[in-house]
Formats: sequence, C-alpha cells, structure tokens
Amino acid sequence: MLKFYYNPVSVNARRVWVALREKQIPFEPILVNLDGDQLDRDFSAINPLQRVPAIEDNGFRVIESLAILDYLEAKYPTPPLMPSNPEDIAKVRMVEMVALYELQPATFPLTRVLLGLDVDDRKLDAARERVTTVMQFYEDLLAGRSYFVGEEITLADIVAGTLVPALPMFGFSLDVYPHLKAWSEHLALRASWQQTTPLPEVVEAALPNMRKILERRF
Ligand SMILES: N[C@@H](CCC(=O)N[C@@H](CS)C(=O)NCC(=O)O)C(=O)O
Repeated sequence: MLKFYYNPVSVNARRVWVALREKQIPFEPILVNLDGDQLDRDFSAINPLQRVPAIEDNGFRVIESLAILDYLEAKYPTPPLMPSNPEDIAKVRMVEMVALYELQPATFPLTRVLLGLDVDDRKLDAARERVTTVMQFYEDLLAGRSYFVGEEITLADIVAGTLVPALPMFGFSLDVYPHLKAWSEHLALRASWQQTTPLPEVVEAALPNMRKILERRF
C-alpha cells in the first residue's frame, strides 16, 4: 500500500493528503513529528532533504508536494485532477507555481510575526504587497467560476486552497475578493477538506516546532 509521510499541520503535506482523498487512493499514513523526527536517519533515507511530504508507492519514493501530485495524477488518473486542454493545463500550473513560489514564501515573515519572532519591516511590507497581488491575480482568474478551471476541482484548487483560506489569520480579509471568498467556502464543504483540517489543539501543540523551524530556515 502507498505510504504517505506527513504531519497534520504541514500545508505542503496537506495538498497531497487532499489529493489522496479526492482520488480515493488507499494509503498508510506515517506521522513524522516535526520536533526532530524529520532529521532522523530513518526518515532521511526516505527524504534526504528531511521534509514532509514524501510518499513511497511499491518501493518508488517521491518527495516535493508538486512532484507527488503529478505522480499521483499520472499513476491514478481517475478521477482526474488535471485538465487536458493546453489553456487549462497552463492555468493549473500557473496557480500552483504562484502559490508555491510567490504566496507561500510571503507567508513566512508573516508567520514569524504571529509567532512573536522578529522580522525586518521592509521584508514584511514586501510580503504583504506580494500576498495582495496574488490574491487579486487569483480573484481575476476565478471570475465567478466554482473552481479555477470551470466546475470541477483540479490541482490548482488543491494547491492554492491549502494556503488562501489561512490568509485572514494574517489580517487579509477575503471580503474584498468575493470570488476568492466564495471559492474558499466552496472548498471547505468538500469531505477531503474537512478530513484534513488540523484540529485547533493540534495546531496549538505544534507552535513550538513551527517556531524552531522558522528560526532555523526563514
Ligand atoms: N517544497 C517542499 C517543502 C516541504 C516542507 O518545507 N515541509 C515542511 C513542513 S510544511 C517540513 O517538513 N519542515 C521540516 C523542517 O524544515 O525541518 C514541498 O513542496 O514538499
């Protein structure tokens, strides 16, 4: 059975978890505590970069959430989470990459503030500006559709959806982005979303580990 190495508070792992649920792929969840287990020799053998998520499917290992999503789509194509026409494929990839390479890095300084760590003011301003630019980009792309590509969920929604609904936590209201707000509420109704939402007490317990990771890496 496919092994899924994860942690319940990891947004990178969550997007894989949602895809596994959406595709109803049976899997064995393997919890990696982010208080140091990720640095152990056993887990380093699975992912030398020492991060979740990772999967092992019939002895084949994949790391990096986007690579895992692509693997799952190719190996388990039903139901599809990737459209087939060129424009829609480009849209999905744009949304995914903007989420990973623009939005997610902008949340690191903002998370540092939430956790009481020091942050350079200029970095913070740049991060805030980057977040609002991405929100507007997504708002325009959604343009009243249920999902980024029409009426069916795709990897675009799964990847952006593991980040955007958390933005109000940093002081960005979704009220000024009505399409983004409706989309976010729509996603929250899906069983895959509800099954993978971390409980508040789990998030609370993970805060010291998050603080250590942020201090070390960002
Ligand atoms: N680019 C990677 C990022 C993975 C990542 O940073 N995972 C975090 C949890 S959200 C982690 O395992 N951090 C442990 C550490 O930095 O020690 C992906 O998309 O899978």
